[in-house]
Amino acid sequence: MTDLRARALAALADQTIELPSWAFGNSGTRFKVFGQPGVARDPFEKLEDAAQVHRYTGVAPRVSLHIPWDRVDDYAKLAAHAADLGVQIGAINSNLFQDDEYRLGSLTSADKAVRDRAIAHHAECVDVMRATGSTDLKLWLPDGTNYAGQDDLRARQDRLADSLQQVYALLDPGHRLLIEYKFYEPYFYAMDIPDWGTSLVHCLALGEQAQVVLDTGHHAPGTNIEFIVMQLLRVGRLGAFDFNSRYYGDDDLIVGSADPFQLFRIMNEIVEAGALTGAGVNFMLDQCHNIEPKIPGQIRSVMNVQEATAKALLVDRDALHAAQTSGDVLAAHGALTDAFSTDVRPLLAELRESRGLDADPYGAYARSGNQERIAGERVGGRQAGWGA
Ligand code: LRH
Ligand code: MN
Repeated sequence: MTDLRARALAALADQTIELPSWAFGNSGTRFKVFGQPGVARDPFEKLEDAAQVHRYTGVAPRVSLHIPWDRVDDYAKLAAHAADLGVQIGAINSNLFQDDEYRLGSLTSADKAVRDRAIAHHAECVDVMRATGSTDLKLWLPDGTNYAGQDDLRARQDRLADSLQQVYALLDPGHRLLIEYKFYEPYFYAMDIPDWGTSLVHCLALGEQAQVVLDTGHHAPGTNIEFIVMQLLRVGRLGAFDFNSRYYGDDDLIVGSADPFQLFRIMNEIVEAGALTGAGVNFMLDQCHNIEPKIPGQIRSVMNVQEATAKALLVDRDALHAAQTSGDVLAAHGALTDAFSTDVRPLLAELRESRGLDADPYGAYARSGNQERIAGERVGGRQAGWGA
């Protein structure tokens, strides 16, 4: 076995990918939210589904929660349920996009009472972190405007900075505030945190515990996302990814399904910077399985991230660096495309078998009968979704 292959296997063994609880509930578009047989009906069942993904892939030991979608009376009981299932509670996501009061803004609102309400929501999220052992507070700011002149763009930034200071002050020493940007939707003229630069500006103003979240579906078409990854790593402010893929908008499709070469280029920057583990980057999925079964969809997603990572780990970096230094354009590009063209499925099968897992998690889950079992058992009640 080549040294590169051995080092890749070792790095892949340490990789972890965090799953979004909301991927196990129903989701859709403004046109339709489809139900499916056996969909989870509460956060406890969402954890059971996530544990299935970890059971077959071995690399998905954490589940992000979304508040209030995952609000329960007893979070310690929920965390204990997770532990019984062999998983942990990961990032806690706040929700500022479903309240009437936030129509003209939440943390940016001109109305102090509305800003205070949004800040108080984060105090609840921090309490959930304390009760579940979570250390990441994830804040996607949905605020924005639809028409030029609708509001003072700078005044909104000043109000936002003040509100974020108050949210930041809620954190315990070991906590992080992860600030997610998005270039459009639900507002269409200006989002108040539209890009990585704006998120970074606010993170730098707040302090070391504030980091940027890069959602791969939140950029204008044609954006070189791996450049942003490189720069955020360079300044030590890449806190997390929300992995998914898209063809046009924020489609939240299975990561790597639309553009596997882009995912590879992103993981190549991660590996080049030595940031796969130990650099504080939380690799999370943020997806919606609108028409496909949820658990298999998450298993396929985790496998896609593993494949992109394995290919990035197989880049001959000595040859790459030598070609880059000597200006051998095609040799340098070739070092990446050779790795990308490598079939890494045998390597990943070897990794899984070395850990007592089936070489093919997707097939193993399909043969497990779990999908049929939950479809039979989960009758009655209300399937989970974006309506809590
Ligand atoms: C916003 C977003 C954010 C989550 C939501 C489910 O588009 O990416 O990360 O809160 O999806
Ligand atoms: Mn996201």
